[in-house]
Amino acid sequence: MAIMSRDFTRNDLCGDPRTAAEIVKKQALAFGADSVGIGNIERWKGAPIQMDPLQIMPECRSIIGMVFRVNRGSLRGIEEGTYFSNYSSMGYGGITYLYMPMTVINLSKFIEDQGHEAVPMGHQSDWRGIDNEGYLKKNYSRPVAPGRAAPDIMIQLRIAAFLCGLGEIGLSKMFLSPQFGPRNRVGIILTDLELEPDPLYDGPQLCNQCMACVKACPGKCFDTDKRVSVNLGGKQVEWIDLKMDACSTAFVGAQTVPEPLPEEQRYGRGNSVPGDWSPFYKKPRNLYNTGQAVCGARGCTRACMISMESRGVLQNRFHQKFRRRKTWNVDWSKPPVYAEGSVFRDQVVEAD
Ligand code: B12
Ligand code: SF4
Ligand code: SF4
Repeated sequence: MAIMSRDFTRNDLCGDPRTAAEIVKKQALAFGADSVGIGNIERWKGAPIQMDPLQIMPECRSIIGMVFRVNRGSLRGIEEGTYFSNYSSMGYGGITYLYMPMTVINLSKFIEDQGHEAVPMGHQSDWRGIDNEGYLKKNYSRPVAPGRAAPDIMIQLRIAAFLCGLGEIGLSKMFLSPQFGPRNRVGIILTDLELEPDPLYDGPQLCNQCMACVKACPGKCFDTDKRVSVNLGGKQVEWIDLKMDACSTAFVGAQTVPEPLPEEQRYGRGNSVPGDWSPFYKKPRNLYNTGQAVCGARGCTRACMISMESRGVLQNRFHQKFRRRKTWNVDWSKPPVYAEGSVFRDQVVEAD
């Protein structure tokens, strides 16, 4: 039997940009994206140099944005306070470092089979040349030639999702999709293929400025006195200024304390102890390269999802409401009370 390989003779993407866009979007869904939209490169005009797709691919013409849902079930264990790892693994690292790359790579291969270059991009944040606030990292990397960005570029994926017409950016700065609200991750492809762009999102209003995200944030990370306003693709988009450092600390379950702590008493990040939103004595280790997100399924994401579900604006509807019991808080000032039947090894009394 002759060797078999993929079909490199098709050229249905070379026709008109509208048909090509339709074919690409159908393939994206078939490969596992939950929704897909296209933005033309002109919409990235004004992007900071370290976040400019043209710095990666100067001939880029289109960006394909894809939304990947975080299952509502991945938030369940944190809602009940008993199972935290599922959000970090299946709802976070597993999506960004495993599931999403597979879809993005498969779609890129489909485009490259027909001779158009495609850059598959998921999270890939660890190599970025800027910090959380957009400043260059000192002594990290240098431009390879004048006029080029310092490696690595980091495209803002929430902004990309917005510019591909997939939804809104909420006051919480989270990207909100009409299917899942804040419950999603984003992957993109840069390509030199011309595809008909989708209009920016113009559906039912998703963020109603309810402020549930702000109230639910355990780290008080939203500076409600400050708004960030950016012109994206001709639309003025506004969100509340997020204190990045506070969020990076709080979202792993840590609470910073003023008095210096010896190393062994620290929760993990800086001078911190577990907050009342973490049941762990020490910050749990990452899963799938990320995902120490203890508050991730609890704070702004959960509050926003509940708000949107109660308003009936999300397409992904459930038969039962998410919140079924009272919310919990860990009281670290008191000794723990373990459930009946839970036994530590040193409590076992050997029978004679
Ligand atoms: C670093 C990072 C963080 C940092 C800092 C966040 C930040 N700076 O916004 C911290 C730890 C705080 C964080 C927290 C969270 N994150 Co985060 N994070 C990222 C990451 C890796 C990079 C973001 C980044 O580059 N920031 C750098 C700063 C400088 O960007 P910026 O301030 O937003 O950009 C400004 C300018 O650069 C300019 N700009 C940027 N691009 C462009 C383009 C144009 C055309 C123009 C005009 C301007 C412009 O606009 C801004 C104006 O001030 C992205 C992945 C990615 N590649 O996008 C995920 C990502 C944004 N995070 C995500 C998630 C889910 C979270 C958390 C929910 C995590 C959790 N708890 O589970 C929280 C949410 C907190 C919140 N309310 O926003 C998702 C968002 C999904 C969604 N639905 O929105 C992403 C997209 C990861 C993914 N692959 O899906 N995150
Ligand atoms: S919780 Fe309310 S204010 Fe915050 S992003 Fe969601 S809808 Fe907007
Ligand atoms: S991810 Fe957690 S700590 Fe960060 S802004 Fe949202 S609720 Fe606050």
